[in-house]
Amino acid sequence: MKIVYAIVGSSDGTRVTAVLNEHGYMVTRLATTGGFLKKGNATLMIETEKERVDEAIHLIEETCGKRQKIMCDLPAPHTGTMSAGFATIPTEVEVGGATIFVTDVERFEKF
Ligand code: 2BA
Repeated sequence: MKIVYAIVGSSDGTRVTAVLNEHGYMVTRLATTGGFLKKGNATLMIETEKERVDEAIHLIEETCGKRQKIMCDLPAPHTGTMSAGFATIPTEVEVGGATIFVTDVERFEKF
């Protein structure tokens, strides 16, 4: 038996939990905070048999992998001549990604 820990962005946490549940995985989702950026993220604890670890990682990658997104609400640099200091210029940004640890479970009990 294994535990897969997956640290994903907060906004991906709900979606990937649903996808994993649909595929029969038991998931515990923890609201966590990155130590470096101090931003909220989500840590999923996924219990699974060794044979299904790769499938779980594949589902996480499919759902949360790094991808490009067009953001329309980013502040544009102030030009100095225009009074509006906030413009909506569509900008492509990279979002998503996951950090994954796989560990052995020494003992499992459920009461
Ligand atoms: P990522 O490497 O994609 O990591 C995203 C989040 O995943 C991290 O948030 C942390 O919560 C977790 N994480 C990643 N690697 C881990 C590990 N080996 N052990 C435990 N948790 C881990 P943050 O700590 O807030 O980091 C956010 C991003 O800042 C990182 O993205 C990385 O690009 C950068 N970063 C983190 N620590 C850094 C450092 N010491 N120096 C430079 N850049 C750093």
